[in-house]
Amino acid sequence: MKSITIKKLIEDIQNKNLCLAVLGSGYVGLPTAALFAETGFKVIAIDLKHEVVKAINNGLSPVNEPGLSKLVKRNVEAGRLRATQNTTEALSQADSVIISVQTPIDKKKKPNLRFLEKALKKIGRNLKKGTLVVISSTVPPGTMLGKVKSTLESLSGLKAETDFYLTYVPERIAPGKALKEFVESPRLIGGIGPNSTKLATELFRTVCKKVIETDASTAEVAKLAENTFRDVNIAFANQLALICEHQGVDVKNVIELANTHPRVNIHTPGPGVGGPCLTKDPYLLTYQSKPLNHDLIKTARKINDHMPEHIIKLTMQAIKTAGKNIQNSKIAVLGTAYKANVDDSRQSPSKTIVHKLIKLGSKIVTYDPYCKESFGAEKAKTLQQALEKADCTIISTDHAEFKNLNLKEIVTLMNDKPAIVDGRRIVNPNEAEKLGFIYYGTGFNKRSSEPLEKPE
Ligand code: SAJ
Repeated sequence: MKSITIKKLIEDIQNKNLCLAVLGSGYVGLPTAALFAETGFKVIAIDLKHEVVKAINNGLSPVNEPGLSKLVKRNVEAGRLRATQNTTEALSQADSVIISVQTPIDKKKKPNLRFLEKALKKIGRNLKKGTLVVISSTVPPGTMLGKVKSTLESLSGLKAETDFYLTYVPERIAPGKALKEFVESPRLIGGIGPNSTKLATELFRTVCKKVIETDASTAEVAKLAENTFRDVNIAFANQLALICEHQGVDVKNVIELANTHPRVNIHTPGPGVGGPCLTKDPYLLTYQSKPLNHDLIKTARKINDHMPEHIIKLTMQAIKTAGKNIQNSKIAVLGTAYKANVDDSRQSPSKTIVHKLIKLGSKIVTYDPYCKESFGAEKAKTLQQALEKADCTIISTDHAEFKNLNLKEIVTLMNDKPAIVDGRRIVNPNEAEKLGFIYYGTGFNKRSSEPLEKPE
């Protein structure tokens, strides 16, 4: 009986004769729903928010992701994709459910799994035999075999791996490249047992070019390891930048030289690490692990969290060098998005920079060609408007539009003794200084005449 069910489910997957419910239609859930619909499945996207559901059903993407609107429109029009707020109704139709809800951390940096728990309760109460439940939300180690399995089993009265199937398939997509990466990045498939792994492998193989089978617990740690690895490496680059400033050398040159070594590949320093993943996943990875006297991962987080403060410090130095006062100085913050070429401002380093400078009494104007957020500061419609009569320009995001700033024009727009604080190191310091700018940048300090500061 068991094997017949699996065989039938595999056939249904291969024939695209399966209804999928995707619970959570945000940055990850909606690309998931749209791509499975595109491949031929009937997909129901579930979201609590009325405006999200309404937008999807009108063929629009509430998430600004290249190519996603077109994909949503095409699949809604073809009748393969629809959205609902009614989870119970959607689950009654679904043969497989993919959970893609957020798993943030709370103020104490502990995982807040309430969205996941709510989803699990709904699914548990409505679970049918033979359903494949996939968790795509990032979770702390042990969640699949613990909370997820026990909630679903106790509420449904069914047994995982025999009556229903349960697999962890962590997402690996970065905003801005979500559709491409969903298809092209190898996908980890970690079932709680071989049946669950096999079924999810068959399902994800229909969209993803490469799938890699493992078990649920290994996949949980591997997912967190990826983002933590990146966070720790960025922290190294950021600490190196601070060392270079102290030593009066340029971190850009240092990295370029060090990276000529065949086994060295240093990341890029900047104004800090933002986004919903790298700022949280290291805490999920270390949650409930044995406390250590020397914790590399938590120290890396602290270094990255410190970088916006460092940008403020450079700004204060730049304003002082210009003989001005931070209070009442007009400062243009270029970029509120957390990274280049996206409209996403979640956990953006710019937020701390803007808030602290407002507290110091500066007049802040933000400009971002992609992102609506201004963190309570005035928002300029154009770059020119932001820079007009500014005393200092902080480059906080490395958007393409900021990579070729016309410094000759900018020097005429800004106030006397204009300063640039280049958080992303995308301006040529020599050119800026030749044109009369006071230039400060992450990891840049060629003022050997200035006294070396105490390490931070
Ligand atoms: N950043 C640096 N220096 C660097 C690289 C990045 O300062 O050398 C900054 C960015 O500006 C940004 C932050 O780090 O503020 C995070 O950006 P990101 O591009 O590293 O990553 P995310 O958060 O957009 O997406 C990450 C990705 N994970 C990895 O690259 C290992 C993505 O593949 C995951 O799917 C995503 O997290 C997720 O959802 O977990």
